[in-house]
Amino acid sequence: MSTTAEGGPGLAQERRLITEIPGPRSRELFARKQAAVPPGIGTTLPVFVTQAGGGVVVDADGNSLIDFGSGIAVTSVGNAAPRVVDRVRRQVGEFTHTCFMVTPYESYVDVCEKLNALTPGDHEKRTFLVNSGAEAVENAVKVARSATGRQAVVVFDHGYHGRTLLTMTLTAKNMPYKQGFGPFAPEVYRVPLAYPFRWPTGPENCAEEAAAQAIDMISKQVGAENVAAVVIEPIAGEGGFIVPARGFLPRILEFCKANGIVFIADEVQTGFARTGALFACEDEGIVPDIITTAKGIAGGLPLAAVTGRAELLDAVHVGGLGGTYGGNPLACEAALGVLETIEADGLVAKAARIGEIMLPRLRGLQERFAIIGDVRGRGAMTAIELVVPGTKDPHPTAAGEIAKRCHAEGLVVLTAGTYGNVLRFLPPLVMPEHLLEEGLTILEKAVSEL
Ligand code: PLZ
Repeated sequence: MSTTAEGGPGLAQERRLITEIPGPRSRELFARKQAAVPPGIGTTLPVFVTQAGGGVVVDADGNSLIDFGSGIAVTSVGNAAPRVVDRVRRQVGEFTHTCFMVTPYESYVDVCEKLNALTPGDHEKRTFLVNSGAEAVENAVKVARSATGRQAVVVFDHGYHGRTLLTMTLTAKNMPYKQGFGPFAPEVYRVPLAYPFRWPTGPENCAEEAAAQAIDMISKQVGAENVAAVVIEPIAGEGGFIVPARGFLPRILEFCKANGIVFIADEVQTGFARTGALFACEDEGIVPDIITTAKGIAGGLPLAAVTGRAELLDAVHVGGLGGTYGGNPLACEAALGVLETIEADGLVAKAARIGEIMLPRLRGLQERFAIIGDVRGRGAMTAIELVVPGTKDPHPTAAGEIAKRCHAEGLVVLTAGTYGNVLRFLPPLVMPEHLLEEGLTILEKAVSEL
């Protein structure tokens, strides 16, 4: 493929290092960033991007990097995907904003109808649109409280749900998300997650014991009748791509059903084909009462959604939900372009295929290097957890060092995990296989050199 002036999928699908990473132009821009932007806004890899598409990100020095991050699971259809670009271009010349609550427009309704049809469960549903994942989760809790007349919210160890006051309270990890930002929102309770690799009595007992502990804590410490909602990621994202032991999610869902608790699946990171299913809940046949989505929904334009049982969402009084920009017309067009692309390009199957390529190579690496304690994930959402060899002690410096070496070689990788010792891989689902293989080779080299 030839390089175009516009980025997008026309970009040469190759890794190309012209300068050291970051190069002189990026370093210059980074110095300006440090003077103008507070350090609270961190930087994983200080290359400044000028174009991106397919499986690559091109920087201001002309380097072309392989992208194993997708802007944190956002550009699943690729950057500047043609159907997204065409729709947004058309829309930006028609009108850019009216506020859906003032004078509505069709594309918002199109997106909601599609989400009602595509999310798990064939019950009657409603959807409304907001701007970010955190805003979606926060609104899902508002809906659950309003519909149940209850206040308590139950979340899990290693959970991540956002950075607003309520959602950072729902988030498990203190540093960097919560440190110094208290006091936190009341009526939030945290229970164990079925984390197979770290379950004290071993992975085979994990689902049953974790569910029993969680349910016991909810019943004894909170009282099930006080719980409005349980909020859970079907795969814990920022917490380290923890796939709950099989059976855990169904057991929690069953408990919610028996006690009139709204089960909210936070699919902000796992949604829209990422895990080799349109939604990660599908893997164990989980039908959530409410599902929150964002990130992969709109190819990078800010959009998020709350989708759920009609009787729950309809319980909120007229005018009780909304926001100025929620479901902005450009973002809605982008979402429609994303859904068309997922279907037309078979991206659910492509995500599954990415997992079939990556997981065996990562497991092969684990066999060779005791520093890799666990390999896990589904589809195009995979990770390795680094430990001090011969133990399960988290090894965050190794994760940081491997990430640094990958970055220097032109591979964008991200870290994650409660202990900061997880390397996670989130390639765009449209990534050509030769780049996927090349990225894995860079990773293998970085691990072996450590
Ligand atoms: N729920 C499951 O993964 C966002 C966080 C990046 P927003 N994860 C990336 C960072 O460090 O801020 C996320 C998520 C899950 C909610 C959110 C929040 O989504 O769009 O970032 O608000």
